[in-house]
Amino acid sequence: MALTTLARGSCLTTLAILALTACVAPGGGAPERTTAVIAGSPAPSPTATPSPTPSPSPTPSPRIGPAVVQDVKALVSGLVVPWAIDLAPDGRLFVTERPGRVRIVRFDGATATLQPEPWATVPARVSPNTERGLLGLALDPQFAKNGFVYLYYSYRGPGTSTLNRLVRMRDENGAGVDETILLDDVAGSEQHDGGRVKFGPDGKLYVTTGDGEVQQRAQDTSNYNGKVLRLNPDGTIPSDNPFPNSAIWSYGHRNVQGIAWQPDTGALYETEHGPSGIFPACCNDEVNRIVRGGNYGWPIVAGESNDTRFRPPVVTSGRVETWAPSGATFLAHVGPLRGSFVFATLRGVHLHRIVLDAEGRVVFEERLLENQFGRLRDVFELPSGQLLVLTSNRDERGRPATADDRILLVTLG
Ligand SMILES: [Ca+2]
Repeated sequence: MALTTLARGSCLTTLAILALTACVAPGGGAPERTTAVIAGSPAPSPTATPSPTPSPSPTPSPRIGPAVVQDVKALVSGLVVPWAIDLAPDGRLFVTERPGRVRIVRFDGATATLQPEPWATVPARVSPNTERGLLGLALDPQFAKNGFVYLYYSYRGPGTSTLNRLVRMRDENGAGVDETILLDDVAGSEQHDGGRVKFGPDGKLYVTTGDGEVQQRAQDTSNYNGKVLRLNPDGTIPSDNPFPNSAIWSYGHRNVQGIAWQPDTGALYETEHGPSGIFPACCNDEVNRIVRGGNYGWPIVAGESNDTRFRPPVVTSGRVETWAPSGATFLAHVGPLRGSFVFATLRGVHLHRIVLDAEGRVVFEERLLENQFGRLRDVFELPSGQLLVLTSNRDERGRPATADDRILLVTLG
């Protein structure tokens, strides 16, 4: 797998791992799993104890038990509904704010400074107590060369309609220029606008959508609502997608706001908002393992079902409780938590961690940071293994603290 095709977070982490591996390679040893490596820090000493058998990649060793929250600090305060975050190779953090701003945080690994002027603004359609606006953001794996940044946002369409689009901008002298539309006219609404954008390990650009409050669209493969989409970085359709001339990668989704790839297998997982009806038609937020061309059931089934036409979820919130899951990541940093799937929850006001076995079954589940920082929108793993967690308390559904919204720097052990 080419390094240049990896998602940003995985890429940096992998580079760090490779740096360590290269460092100990003369001795033929595998990297010590307990060694923390921060990109840009001096190379670790080559005195790591060699193991008898060279290992081409770290063995996944997720702890089947609780993670320890060692430290949480507010890295940035005063944001307005930050939705997505990514790290540039030069240390800049790019953060979307739902009202339509892309903000820059200069981050040296310990302290952070929020730049007052936005990197870019887009004409996002926002209104109180809705979910639309500027949502996803991803940096190109070749950002250092091409400066490309991908954004997904809702805007005002004809009449009273809302539409969503994917655009690409380019970093020039520290600002975004040359907005280019890559995908347009995805039906939107006040709710269920999906919006996560990430590069996969295959170098393709993945975009998640919601049903736009018209449930039947999710089963209809002639539109892009209620789908996981897969595009070439230039917006064209990959020739190996499951439906000819279609960006659809999977369908039957209600509202997908989180995607991530398992660092060892490359398997794609997503988080999905379930319905908010009355028992038993309630809740059922889902985590799904996404396969090419898979149908995940919405709106015919939600949560667990015996209907073999649809792919079953990996885990759900059940019929009583709502997580409202959003941004997700797999922990890829070498250590006992590697391979854990972690996602931010809004209504659930916690960070959810699950551990999967080799067959993809959940063998451990826990809540971190519960009721401490309010609604959580996204989680991003830094090369150090620390997490950046975005709060979403100024979205008219939370109770913001004075410092909200915040970017938290979370250290797990
Ligand atoms: Ca489902």
